[in-house]
Amino acid sequence: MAKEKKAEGSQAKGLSPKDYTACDATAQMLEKAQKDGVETAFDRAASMKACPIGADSACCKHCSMGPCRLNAKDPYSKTGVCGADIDTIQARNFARMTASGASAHTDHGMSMLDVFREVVNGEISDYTIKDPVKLLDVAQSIGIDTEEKSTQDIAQELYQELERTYTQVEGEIPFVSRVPEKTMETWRKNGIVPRGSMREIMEIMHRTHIGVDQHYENITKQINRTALSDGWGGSMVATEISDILFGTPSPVQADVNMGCLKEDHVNIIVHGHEPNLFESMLVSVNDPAMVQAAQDAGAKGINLVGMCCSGAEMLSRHGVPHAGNFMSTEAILVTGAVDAMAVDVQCIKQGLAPVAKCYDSYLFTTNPRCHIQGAEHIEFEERDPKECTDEVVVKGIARYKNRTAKVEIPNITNSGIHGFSHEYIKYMLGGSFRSSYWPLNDNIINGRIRGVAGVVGCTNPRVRHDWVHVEMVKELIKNDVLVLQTGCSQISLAKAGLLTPEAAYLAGDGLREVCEAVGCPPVLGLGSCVDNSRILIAAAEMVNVGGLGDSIAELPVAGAAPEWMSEKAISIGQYFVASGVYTVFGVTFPTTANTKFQDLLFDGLEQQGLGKWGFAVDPYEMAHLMVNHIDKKRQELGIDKARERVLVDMADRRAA
Ligand code: SF4
Ligand code: MSK
Repeated sequence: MAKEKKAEGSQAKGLSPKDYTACDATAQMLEKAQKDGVETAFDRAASMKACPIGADSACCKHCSMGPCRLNAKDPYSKTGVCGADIDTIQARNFARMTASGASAHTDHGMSMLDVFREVVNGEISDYTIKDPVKLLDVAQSIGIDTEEKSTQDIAQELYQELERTYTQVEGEIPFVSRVPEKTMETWRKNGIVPRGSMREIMEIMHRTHIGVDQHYENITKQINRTALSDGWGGSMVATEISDILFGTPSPVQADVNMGCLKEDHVNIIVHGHEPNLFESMLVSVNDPAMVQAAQDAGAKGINLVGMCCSGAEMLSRHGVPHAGNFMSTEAILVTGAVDAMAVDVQCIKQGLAPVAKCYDSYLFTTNPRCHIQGAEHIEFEERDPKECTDEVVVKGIARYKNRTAKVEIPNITNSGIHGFSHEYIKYMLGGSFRSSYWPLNDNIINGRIRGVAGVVGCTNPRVRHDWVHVEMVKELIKNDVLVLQTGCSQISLAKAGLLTPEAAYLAGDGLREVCEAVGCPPVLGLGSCVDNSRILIAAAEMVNVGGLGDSIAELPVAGAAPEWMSEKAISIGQYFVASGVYTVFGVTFPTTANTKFQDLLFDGLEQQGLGKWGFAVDPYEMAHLMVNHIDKKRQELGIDKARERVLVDMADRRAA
């Protein structure tokens, strides 16, 4: 992107922590870290300028005739040694980011499916099918005949079907049965319906090898197909199977922020993504023998707290307190109160290990895919999960007993409502007898709600941590846009107090009326980053109930990841775009301005009937790009003249 559009990074030398994080607890800990001489990612981001050539995606290292770098200011002035031009180079780089992000989600989904298979086969007994109703719903949604079949038989059949999400070499993945017909037609016309994610990821890696696909438009087709195999494939399987095994979330009041730590308890943190480690940890910390051991060590008990996306899963399902998002994971160790942090996969900074060492906290890796130098590894075995989690707790208790680090816990907690699955939103809007998305569509049609935004994604030290999320979401709800959230973004907003029904006072008149009538917050938290699939399902439901067009691309909706940093975020953004959603990213965008590839992403895909990308650094500009897009869609649907406002009462709800 053009230089003037790059975020500068807010943490130039000489600024205080409050200048580079809007999270007071994180700022307090960063001040302490400075005094203690401990370095964090915020310090490294301040001292390491992002590579401008890489940021523009104007370099290639796909073979040893290079690495080759082009001139982003004059992008067509040069090619790489092989002759690859700027569009090929950018498209290949973008493709590999998408492949990596999609791999992370699909491998996570595959792990959940592995657990499910072994539960169904009786090889794993520590987990069970906790939500047989969801099992039935999911099976029926992909056309499995469930009449007069046992739960066991349905589960077996569901496993066989969902395995195709990964291994199928020809045909369409199972969950595309949930995609609105018109959206499917567009995908078929464009040749982007995913077959199986393993095939799509393999093909994208092949096509981006030197001397294979050298037309940016053709590469972009495979980018779309791979991203869709994540959103409607790997991620959706991860969400649905996790719900079946561990329960579908429904609203629960819970606390977030670092004040969830307790000085007089053994504090155990779980950080990462896959819910099975955390589920087992929940059992371990509640084991009476463990509680007794903690008390014998002088503690009042064991305090289990989540972080990042594992934390978001457990916050949603069980109301387990959540201490902070991605950019707070080093800072929390600075409290000195963390007795053990157990991690599994994704978004786990290597920098955690030296910080943990400074405060004598244990950092345990548990997944064979993720070892970290300086961390102790205790392998998590699905068939005996408690062996690992018990050991983490035992070591945490020992650390509590011998705590030497000075403890300082920020006295900040924020209460909010979490756990809005797409099923619950349906029930919340329509009640148990008329559970439907129709009341949402109706309120969009009558103009009380202007549209819906999915605001998701990471936090990033190159912008002021949490601030971009919070300001953007406030601007959206002020403009009557209902916001759905997942991942680290959800935690940013929870810390700002926006996941409470009372936050409706910050919303525009129309959205406030609806929130007050339903009793819900204007910002609904749907879970972890794989749970973005819940937003896709909600969008498909909005199309299916009618009144807002026949495809996702026609809906007055938009998406954003204002502080994104991971390749997973690129895959997520691309599957939203390919599904038909205008998606705005902040921080930086990995393309070169004034190139055909960037034009394709920011404009051409929309002309193919898909969505498109947008970019801005400023949160208010981002919000208004989204609001303008929503207004454009409202106009195209002929609903831009809002109906006369009437207060929603019970009679309206019954009539809906
Ligand atoms: Fe350079 Fe082409 Fe090799 Fe890339 S593939 S490093 S552009 S020669
Ligand atoms: S954890 S991908 S920082 S949302 Fe899912 Fe957060 Fe982004 Fe990782």
